[in-house]
Amino acid sequence: MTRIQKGPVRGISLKLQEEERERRMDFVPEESAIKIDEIKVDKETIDMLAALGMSDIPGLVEFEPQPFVPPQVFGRGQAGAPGRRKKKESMAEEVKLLKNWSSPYGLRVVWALKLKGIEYDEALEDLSNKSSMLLLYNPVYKKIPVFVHNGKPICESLLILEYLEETWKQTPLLPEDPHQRALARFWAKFGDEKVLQTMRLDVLLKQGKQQEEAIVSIIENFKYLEEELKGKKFFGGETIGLVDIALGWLAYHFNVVEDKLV
Ligand SMILES: N[C@@H](CCC(=O)N[C@@H](CS)C(=O)NCC(=O)O)C(=O)O
Repeated sequence: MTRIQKGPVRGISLKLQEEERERRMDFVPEESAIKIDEIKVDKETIDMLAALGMSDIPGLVEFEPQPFVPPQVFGRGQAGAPGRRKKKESMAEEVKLLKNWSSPYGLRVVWALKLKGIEYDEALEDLSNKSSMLLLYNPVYKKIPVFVHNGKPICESLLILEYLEETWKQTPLLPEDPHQRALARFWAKFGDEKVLQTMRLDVLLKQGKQQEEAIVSIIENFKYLEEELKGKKFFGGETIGLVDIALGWLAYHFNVVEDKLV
């Protein structure tokens, strides 16, 4: 069991791994990380909630967003650039991420925040008992991750990455060339639609013929990715970028399905 706590182990049954995952999800901390007295939202969100008849959510507080001052540009390739921003400086803004411990969608946002050196607060969600904060910020899908910047929520992990890229220019995740940018977005979308979904839903959960078909399909899709990566360190070339971050979850999840693919 000790080795499993670090991640999936090849050859250990999925049932054991599943039990360990459930054990972790059942863990109840003494003080909930999402127990907060106030949920700060901007006026636009207050108006939207009122229109939906949801303005009586407890703890709702209007938050006056501070004018956004773009941070100093620093990071890879910037000669003489200052180092990582100090916590105090960046925490003047509200930067919060709602996630859980395992979600590949949440992890990609964490990696982008770290690469860009953005300090943030984290609220860990229990997806079997979603917080009012999650329901408030993502009333449509009710899913994590949700990124909150000065009271404004942004949902959908790939869109959050785009938002981070547009708002914090340091350590660019997308190439400058428009065609290359479009290609990067294509592969990130392909990863979600043709790899992540097939792997989690079809290869793992389906059985018999349907599972066999999913395995054929995922191997085919891995080949596209391999071809795209051929001769390169990262999908975008020499530096890590959006596609690597969008597909980084593969390193964690691949072990779980590996036995089925060989
Ligand atoms: N397309 C979404 C997918 C997010 C998603 O599926 N999140 C899962 C956790 S991995 C979730 O919150 N599930 C809760 C539910 O479906 O009720 C994204 O990219 O952010």
